[in-house]
Amino acid sequence: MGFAAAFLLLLLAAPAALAVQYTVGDSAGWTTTGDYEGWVQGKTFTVGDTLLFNYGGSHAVDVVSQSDYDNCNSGNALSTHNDGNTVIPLSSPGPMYFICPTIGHCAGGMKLTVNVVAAGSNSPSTPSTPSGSPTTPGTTPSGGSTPSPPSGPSPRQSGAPSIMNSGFMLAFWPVLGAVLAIMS
Ligand SMILES: [Cu+2]
Repeated sequence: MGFAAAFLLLLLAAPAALAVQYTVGDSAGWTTTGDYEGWVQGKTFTVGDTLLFNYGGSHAVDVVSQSDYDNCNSGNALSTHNDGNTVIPLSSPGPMYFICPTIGHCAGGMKLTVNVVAAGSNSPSTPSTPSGSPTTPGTTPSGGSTPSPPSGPSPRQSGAPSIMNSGFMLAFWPVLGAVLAIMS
């Protein structure tokens, strides 16, 4: 029982290792005093990861082009966020540019650029999860009913994280069924 529970927890925690959420500026958040050039050092941002911006009401997050990043111009923002707790998915490879549109903040250094790499590419260093406590599953599997495995081969070798996740889920249910069979 203990082994099975630990095994299930391991399985449930595994997808979290595939995608990383980076808190911009770590505990200090998105502020006028952050060093965001320094913050990106040593981090590898991969397609499927997310950025979390935490900030107060005097700030916002604009996703901008490179030239608007260089010029601190928020007039053509690709998207604007001001909810104070913004999650930006890194959905495609290449550079992404963020500035705070409040007057003077970007010029004062409140700007961030990250280079997003494709999920399948070989990166020299593997990023460690910043503050990673695995989420506890909210529901326990109901005893008795064994889910039937879905048909079709699982695309194990694909590079896209979403497909990797679905491949993982395809593999997950038969394993769960086997564990439930052992426990019963
Ligand atoms: Cu600001």
